[in-house]
Formats: sequence, C-alpha cells, structure tokens
Amino acid sequence: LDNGLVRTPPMGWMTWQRYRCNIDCKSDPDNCISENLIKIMADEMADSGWRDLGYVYVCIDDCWSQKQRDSNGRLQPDPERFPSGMKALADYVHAKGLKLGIYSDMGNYTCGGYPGTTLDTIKTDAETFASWEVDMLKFDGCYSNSTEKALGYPKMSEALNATGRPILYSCSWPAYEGGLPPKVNYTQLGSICNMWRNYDDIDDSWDSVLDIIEWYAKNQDVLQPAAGPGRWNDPDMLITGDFGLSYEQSKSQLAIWAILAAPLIMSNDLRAISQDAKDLLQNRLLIYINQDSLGKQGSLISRIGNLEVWKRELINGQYALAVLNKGTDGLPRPYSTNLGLLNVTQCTDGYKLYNVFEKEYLGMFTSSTPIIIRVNPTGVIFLFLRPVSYIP
Ligand code: A2G
Repeated sequence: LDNGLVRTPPMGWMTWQRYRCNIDCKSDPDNCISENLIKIMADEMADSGWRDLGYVYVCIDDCWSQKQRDSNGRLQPDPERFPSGMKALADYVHAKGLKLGIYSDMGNYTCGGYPGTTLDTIKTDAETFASWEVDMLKFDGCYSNSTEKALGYPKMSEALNATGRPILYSCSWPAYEGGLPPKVNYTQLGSICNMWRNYDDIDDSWDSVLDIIEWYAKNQDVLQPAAGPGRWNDPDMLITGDFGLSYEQSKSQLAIWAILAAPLIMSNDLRAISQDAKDLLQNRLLIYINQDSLGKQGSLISRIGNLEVWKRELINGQYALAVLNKGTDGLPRPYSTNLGLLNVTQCTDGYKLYNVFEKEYLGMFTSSTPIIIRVNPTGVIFLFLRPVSYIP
C-alpha cells in the first residue's frame, strides 16, 4: 500500500502471542490486556534501547474493547482495563517517541468474541481509530464469509485513507483464504494493505516456527514477488524471549525473518527478558539486513537433507545468507561451500564476510575461497556479505 508507511518492514511489539486474551486484571494485574501493560512496554521500549533500534510500534491485539458499542455505535475500550481511554494512551505512547497499534476484525465478532467491524461500521471504526490517533490497525478475519471479507478489506483501506491520518494497515485476510492464489490476489493485497498474515498463528514452540518456515519455503514463488516497500508478508510475531525456543532456535527464527523481509514484531515480556534474548533481538547487523531498503524478500536456494541455505539480495550488491540446520541428531552439521556455488559472483574483487550473531569479521572471500562452517542442531549460521568495492 502506497501510503508512505513502512518502506522497510515494521518493527515493534504486540500483545497477542504472549498475553493472549488475558483480561483478568484482578488476579494478574501485571499481565492483563490493559493500558497498564501497554504503558509498561512503551516505557521499556523507550528506556532499554528498543525504540532507538527501530522497534517503534506498540500494538494492542484482541480483547481490548467493551462487549457493547457505545450509544453512538462506536467501539469503546473496556473502562476498567483502559480507564484513561485510547486517546490518552496514544498520547502517552507518542510522547515516548513510539506508535500505537490497535486491533479489529472484519466480521461480527473478533476471534476472541468482542464486537467486530461489519460492512456498515467500517467507516465509523476507521474514524474512531483516527480520532484516537492510532498509528496501526491489525484487521483480523473471524466471523465473516469470503464475500464479506472481499468487500470489507478494501473498504477499510479506503476508510483509513479517508481519515487523512497515516495508519499502517495489517490485513489478516489471506490467512483465512489459504494464503495462495487464485483465492488470494497478492497484487490487490499489495495495493490495499501494508502487510498481511498468510498462514497459521505462531505458537511458543520450535515446531510452530519450523512449520511457518516450511510453508514460506514451499510457496516462495508466490510470496516473494508480493513483498516490497510498503507491502510485506507477515509470518507472525517473534517469540524470542518467551518460553518455547532455545538460544539456537531463537537465532534461527530471527535469521529467517530477516531473510524474509518480515515485520519484526516481538511478543514477549520486555520487563523480564534474558540478556541473551535481548542481545539477539537488538543485533544491529540483523536489523540492518531486515531493514534493507531494496525491500526484496529472500528465499530458500538449496536444501541438502536437513540443511537449508537461504539467501537475500540487499542494496548495492550486498547479501545475507542463512544456513539453517533443521536436524536434531545432536552433531553440529559441517557444511562447505563457496560464493561461486552460492551464485554470489557479481563483485569479481570478492566480498567481506561477517558472522552476524558472533559479531565477527571472517575475512575476504572470492568466488572460490572455501567457506567451511558447522551449524548447530536447530540453529543457523547467519552471514552478511559486502562487496570489497562497496560504496554506500
Ligand atoms: O486472532 C487470530 O487468530 C489472529 N490471526 C491472531 O493473530 C490473533 O490476533 C487472534 C486474536 O484473537 C490472524 O490474524 C491470522
């Protein structure tokens, strides 16, 4: 969507994966969906380096609203959990140099059973969100049929545009239609949405991450050309810092998400995140790769048993390469290659290689210099390549 937003993939934080529909502020006041939680995360994002690295969207997912619209037919936040109201919360978030995201659903109800946005409330709801000075809308797709979605998603895009406020528009539409043509029209999506979910929700597990990676690999011929500045495929939230991934697995999710030019939207507890997880999520070179201005999604280029090589072309002849070991048999998997075999040969003087997670410069490599690595089980070696003759 050409609304001037997210020329590189959005970065931020979202409630859903970690906090779900926890509305129990009585017994779990620190973790329930509330203005308190959003303010705490906004403080963390501003104070602990996240914002300055680009993580600027703080997004409320499902379960924020009252079960009824107000007397003017407008959505309203739950008064006990959001006592100051959404406009005040947006003001708070903006004062921290951050942006606020909100959630609704094209349908009679949200997936969590709260009031949804129907065809006749789209305009009202877009105006309500704009009046609160919200910066992003995730528009889910429960409780509507395909015809309603086909009308509603473009209509919401127009309604948001008509408010005059730039609002990042995230569409869950393709995920409800199987994510593939002919049911999903990626040309149309790219013109009406800034990003879109096309596959299953992520859970806090390696199996879930692998499943998403496999789906993206299998369908990359369709997905890769759909992405570009202002229009991104969204393989769902980052779960680094939660319970389900090991250190190696966290690296793997991050490397593949960077290769895929995916939104980097964390869902974790920034108050209690481990130093390891924080270092991975705040890795500058990883963020540089993810945020590359060419905006070209990378892809799987070869697979040898459990070993996969992923490649992304970056601006000015740079590249990122991720070698992923999906194996679990215990032994770090040896892999030897060279840039010629990987088809990175444009710069005949060779490339400077960097190991992204080890933060290590590996030297200069021509097309025939051997690259010999070992990849830990369920882990990745993530490499950044810069032409020797690179001019920024
Ligand atoms: O509703 C759906 O399952 C969403 N999935 C998920 O991300 C979350 O928002 C949840 C809230 O009830 C999609 O948007 C595809």
